[in-house]
Amino acid sequence: MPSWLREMLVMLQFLSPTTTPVPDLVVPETPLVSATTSAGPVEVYNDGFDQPYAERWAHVSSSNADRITQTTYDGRTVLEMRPEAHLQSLSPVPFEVGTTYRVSATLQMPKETGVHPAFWLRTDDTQRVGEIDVVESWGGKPRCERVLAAYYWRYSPPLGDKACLGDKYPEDMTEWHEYAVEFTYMGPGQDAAAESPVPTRFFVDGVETWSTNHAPVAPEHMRLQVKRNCPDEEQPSCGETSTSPSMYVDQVRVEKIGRQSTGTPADLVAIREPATGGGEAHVLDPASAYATYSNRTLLPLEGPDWRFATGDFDGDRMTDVFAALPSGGGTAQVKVLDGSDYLHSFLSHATVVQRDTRLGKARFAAGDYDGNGRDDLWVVDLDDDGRLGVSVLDSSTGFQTELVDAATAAPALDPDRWQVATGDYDFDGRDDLYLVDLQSDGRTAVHVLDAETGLTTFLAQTFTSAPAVDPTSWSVSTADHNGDGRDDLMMVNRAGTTTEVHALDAATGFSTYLLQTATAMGPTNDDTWTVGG
Ligand SMILES: [Ca+2]
Ligand SMILES: [Ca+2]
Ligand SMILES: [Ca+2]
Ligand SMILES: [Ca+2]
Repeated sequence: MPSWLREMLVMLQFLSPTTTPVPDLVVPETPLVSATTSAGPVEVYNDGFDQPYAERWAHVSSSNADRITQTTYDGRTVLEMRPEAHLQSLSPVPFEVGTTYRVSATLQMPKETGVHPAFWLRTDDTQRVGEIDVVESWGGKPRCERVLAAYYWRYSPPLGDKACLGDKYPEDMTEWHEYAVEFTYMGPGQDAAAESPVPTRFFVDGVETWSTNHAPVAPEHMRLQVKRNCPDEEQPSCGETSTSPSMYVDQVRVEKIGRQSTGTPADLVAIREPATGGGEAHVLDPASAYATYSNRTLLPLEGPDWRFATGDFDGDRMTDVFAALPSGGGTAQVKVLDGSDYLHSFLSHATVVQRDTRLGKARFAAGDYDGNGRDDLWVVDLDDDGRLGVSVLDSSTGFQTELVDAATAAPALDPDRWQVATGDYDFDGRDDLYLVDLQSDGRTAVHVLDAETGLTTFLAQTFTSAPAVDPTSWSVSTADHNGDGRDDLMMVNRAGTTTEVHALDAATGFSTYLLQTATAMGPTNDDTWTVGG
C-alpha cells in the first residue's frame, strides 16, 4: 500500500462519523417518572372542504365527480352532494385499540320525498363487519319514523342493533346540525358480534340520542351518501339521474377523546425445555393470584434451544406463546401458539430475517409497538456495537416487516445484570421497553424507553422499592395488576421453594407493591426455565 494511501486511511478513520459515546444508564439525581399521556380531546382529522375533496375521499359504486360540487354555501365552504353521490374517506379512523374516538359531521340534509341522505362508517373487512349508521334519514315518508341509527356486525344475513329515532332528531334537519358517534375499538381478534365493555354512542348537536353495546374490531372509514330521489314504492330502480335535492357537508372531524384499559390478562407463563427438546408450558391464573394453573401442556415444538416470549398475537385477549429458534445467517424460525386453543395449535409460522441484529444473542419479547391490539415481536440485543439495539417485527404482516429498527437512547447493557420486558407505561396504547437493572446501587432500577418516540427518549428512570436481586434467579415481566391501563413491573423470584411474584405499581413510580405472593409453582431456578417475558 502506498504511504499516501495508508495516511489517508488513518485520516479517514479519525474522520469517520463516530457516534458520541452514550453515557452509562444510571438513575439520574432527580429520578424521572411520567404521568399518563393526556387523553384529549385531540383532533386527528378535520376536513372543512377547503381543499379538493378527491385528495381525501373516493367515490363509491355509481357515484362520480358529476354528483358533487365544492362550493361556498350559507357562508361556509362545503361539499354539495346530489343524489347518488357516495364518498368514502381514504384514511380510516386510526385503528388504536382501546382509544375512544368521536367522529362528527356538520350537515344540512334534504327532506324531499324519497331522498335518503346518510352519514355512516364501515369497515373494509367483510369478515369483521362494524357498520355504524350515525344518521340515515328518509325524506317524505315516515319510513322508520324519519331517522334510523344502527350498528351492524354481520352482513349476510344482516345482524345488528337499530333504532328509529325520528322524534329525537331536530324537526329542521334541513338546517345545520352536528351528527356524531363515539366508539372505542376492540381487539382485532375479538368476535365482531361480541358485546363491548364500552358502548358506541350517538349524538345530535352534542346530545346523546342512542347507544349500543357493540364496537368495531377493524378500522372504520367514513362515508357520506345521498341516495335516490323518488317515491319509496318506486325504489330502488328510480331516481338514478336526479340532480336534486342536495345534502351540504360543512365539516367532518375525528377526535381522540379518551382511552379504556384493554390489557391482556396478567397470565404468568413459565416454560420448561425438557431434555428431549420442545417445551412444556405452565400458565398461572391471575384470577387466583397465581395460586392455580389455567393451563399446563406440552407445546407442539420439536428440538432444543427455542426462546420464548408471551403476548397476544391475534388480539383476542388470550395470551399466546411466541417461540423463536435462531437458525444462523441472520434468520430465525418463529412460531406462535394459540392461547385460545390451550397452546395446542399454531397462529403463525414464519421465518424472520435480521441483518443487523445478532439473533443468537438477542432477547425476544412480545409487545404491541403500534397500538393495533396485536403484540409484535421485539428482538433486543443488549450489547450491539456499544448500544442497545431493538427491532420490532409487525405481527400483522406475520413478522415480515419492521415497525422500528431503533438506535435507542440506551447504551449497551450488561446481559448478566439487566433484564428487559415490554409494557405500556404511559397508557397511550403502545408498549414501551422496560430496562430493568437488578443491581443498581443495592437496589432494582427501571428505565422505560417510550415507544411513541421510537425508543429515543425515556418515560421513567427511577429506583424501585425492590432491593438488588440475583439476576440468575429473578425474572422480570409486566402486567397491569390494578387495571389503571399502566403496565406494572412484575418481578419473579424463581429460587425459593415456590416461585414468587412481586408486582410494583407503575403509577407510583414502582415505589409500592400491588402484590407479593407465592404461586402454585415450585422452584424454576435452573436454565431449562423461561419465566414471564
Ligand atoms: Ca391471542
Ligand atoms: Ca402491534
Ligand atoms: Ca406507551
Ligand atoms: Ca397498573
